[in-house]
Amino acid sequence: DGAIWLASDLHLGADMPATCEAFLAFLELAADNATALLLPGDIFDAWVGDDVTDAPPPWLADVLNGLRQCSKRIALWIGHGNRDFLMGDKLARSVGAQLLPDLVRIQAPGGAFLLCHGDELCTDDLAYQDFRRQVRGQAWQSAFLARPLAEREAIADGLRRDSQQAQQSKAEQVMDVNQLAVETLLRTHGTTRLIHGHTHRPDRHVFMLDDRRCERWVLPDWDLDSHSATRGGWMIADEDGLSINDIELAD
Ligand code: LP5
Ligand code: MN
Repeated sequence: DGAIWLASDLHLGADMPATCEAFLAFLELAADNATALLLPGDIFDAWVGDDVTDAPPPWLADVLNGLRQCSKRIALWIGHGNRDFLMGDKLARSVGAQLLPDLVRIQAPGGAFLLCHGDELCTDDLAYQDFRRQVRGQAWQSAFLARPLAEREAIADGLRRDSQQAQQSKAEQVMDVNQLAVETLLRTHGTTRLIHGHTHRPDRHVFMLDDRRCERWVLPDWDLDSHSATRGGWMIADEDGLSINDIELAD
């Protein structure tokens, strides 16, 4: 089998041109080198409904085309993050992708791993989990999607601002995954490896659980538009195991 490539937390949007461009180059690189590309969430800074693909703004048209070209060559999977959980079948079909379940077990050449966005594991962030329960509910989503596009975009902007504000008063540790939640997940699924994104703290954590060596890998977030520090990267799962690749080393 060939390599599986993974990336999350691109947070693509109109005001992220350099990140969009880097992502488009990455899609070509993935198609050249992998047999499957998995994107487990927060591909977009905000996704307010699949009808945006009816008349996409230029930046989005470019991204959708890049995804289409990629999916013609390798298997493409997109998953829900906390900002783009409204991505649906229409979008997936339009770019030739499949929707990833919120939690999935992937059989890679180097062994199995669990994959999720990661927000569900942040169980200490009670305010977020409360928010999540609401916006993931069917009733709330139908009501939201029934609103005009411009109104939805304004609500999303407001929520993004609220979120940034809320995070200022949260401890760093509260916004990380809860170790007990991680261990429960691994036990429940009888797996020793987990890959997730969301926390923007790319790393490999090794720990013992029931006498078994476990690994939790965190995908990097992308930002090539910030003036201070640019960052981004992806993971590779192949016969050698798992690894994280920094975008800076890419060309
Ligand atoms: O996104 P990020 O990484 O900065 O922060 C997340 C959590 N925040 C969120 C909110 C999103 O950023 C908002 C994006 C919305 C785009 C979707 C548009 C379509 C749906 C619209 C849905 C209404 O996920 C943040 C975490 C952080 O990760 C770390 O894990 O801390 O959580 C919060 O900031 C949530 C606040 O603590 C609580 C917000 C209360 C808002 C109350 C409204 C509830 C009812 C909504 C119904 C209108
Ligand atoms: Mn996220």
